[in-house]
Amino acid sequence: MLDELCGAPNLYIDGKWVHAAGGGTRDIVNPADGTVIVTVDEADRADAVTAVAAARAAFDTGGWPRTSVAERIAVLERIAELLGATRDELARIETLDTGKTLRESHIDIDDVIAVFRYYARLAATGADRLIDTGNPAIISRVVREPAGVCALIAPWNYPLLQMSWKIAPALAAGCTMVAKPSEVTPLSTIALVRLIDRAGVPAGVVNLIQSSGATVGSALTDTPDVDLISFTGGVATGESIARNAAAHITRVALELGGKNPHIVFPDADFDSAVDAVLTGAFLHSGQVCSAGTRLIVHESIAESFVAELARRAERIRVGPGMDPASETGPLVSEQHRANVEAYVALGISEGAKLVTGGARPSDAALAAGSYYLPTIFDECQRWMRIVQEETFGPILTVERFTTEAEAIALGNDTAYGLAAGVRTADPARGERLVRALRHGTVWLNDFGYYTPAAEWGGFGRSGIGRELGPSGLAEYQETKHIWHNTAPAVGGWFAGNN
Ligand code: TXE
Repeated sequence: MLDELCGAPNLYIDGKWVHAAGGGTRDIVNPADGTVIVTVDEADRADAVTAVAAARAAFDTGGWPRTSVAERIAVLERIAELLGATRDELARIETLDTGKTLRESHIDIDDVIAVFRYYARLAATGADRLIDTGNPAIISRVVREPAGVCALIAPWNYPLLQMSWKIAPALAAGCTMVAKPSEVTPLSTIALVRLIDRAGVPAGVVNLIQSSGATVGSALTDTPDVDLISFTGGVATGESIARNAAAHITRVALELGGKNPHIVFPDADFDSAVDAVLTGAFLHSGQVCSAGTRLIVHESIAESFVAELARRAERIRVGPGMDPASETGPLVSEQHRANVEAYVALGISEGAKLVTGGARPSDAALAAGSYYLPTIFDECQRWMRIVQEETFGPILTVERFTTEAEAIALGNDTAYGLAAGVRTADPARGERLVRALRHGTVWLNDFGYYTPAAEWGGFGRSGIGRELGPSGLAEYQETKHIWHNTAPAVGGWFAGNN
């Protein structure tokens, strides 16, 4: 599959694989060792405009928005089957491109398959409603119709998974689309679109361009030809997309990350709590929108808890994702590692106490990759930027609390609101906490898990709207009320004019 990408055109517009009109290319770099994996086409604005026009034509005059639900379900099932048949190769591509371990990539691909299957099943259930108006002559129906042309913009941390959370429901709803993966990690999305092509999705329904957001962003987001923008990425980009969308009253769905608290009460099981905090903070080197990077721990157990966390963090095996011995891989790029290093320097200057990490690994074998050690800061204060801002790296901050009210206040003391975790053996306290925390997902005595059947998204600056679950399909639908009078008669409102 990777061989297929080498030298082949890899923009997909109106059912054809084409090179970028301007001849642009981009080297895709393996963050594990800095080598070039493959060189892909780099679209420019003209390619994006052509792709949007193809999606517009396919929506306005093509068959897909009007296909039967059964046909759409069959296509989604076919895509899931093709994904299953290429699972190992897709996982390899994802690991080469992002740096994550092969084990993580396999989980991602299984989740991608699950999301296509979930939306195939959900499409079959239908959400249309008949309304009883009290008048037997009136048939009042509320029906769902495809939202239109969608711009789907995805980030680099879960490239295929996050793109699939968009493409699968958009296809199920009958939309047409232009998909733009992150320019840092486009390979698995190119591979997916090859499968979509083989699954028989009609020309123009799914279009693919890859390029930097700065080059093609306005063509996708500042145009009346796009009806819906679904974006996952950073807050600053989300703000600029929302501004562009406002100019055309385009619908937007935004998932903008988080700074997610993990609250540990003294009655929680110690070992499983340490394990969950460790995994929540350092899985995928912290490059997870729902990473639990803000530990809020009861003062009575804080010393021993942080000591055990540090001991375990130092034993995490950082290395190439392709090496089965590695437990976490590099950061996605040199540039991103520089951002993370700047945050570590900031934490130190703000007065946080560096407990462990705060450096690149000393192993010479890792020198060419963008690796960074799991890092823990203790004695953090809520006002610190290291506590408030998303670092998107392997950095855990520790704050202490005394009362339950204080724990809730700290847990809600964030501009974000994507996810939070609570650990306690007291069910009543657990219930009070999960209801009081203003986050889109709250885990009680667990962390990081999700299911395609449950909504995902955030409060506050974590975004607008929800992906996954029935709401994740509704994002791609318009609601229409059809009022049908089966016995029309003179109404008589303006009776004097007869
Ligand atoms: O994201 P960008 P970046 C956070 C994380 C990270 C920060 C910046 O904190 O450090 O964001 O990461 C496209 N119009 N998250 O700079 O730029 C871009 O090409 C249209 C959280 O990599 O937001 C890519 O496809 N599109 C997050 C996508 O937006 C534009 C996951 C995301 O890139 C654009 C990743 C524009 N003007 C980073 N500019 C999460 N929510 O999980 C860029 N893009």
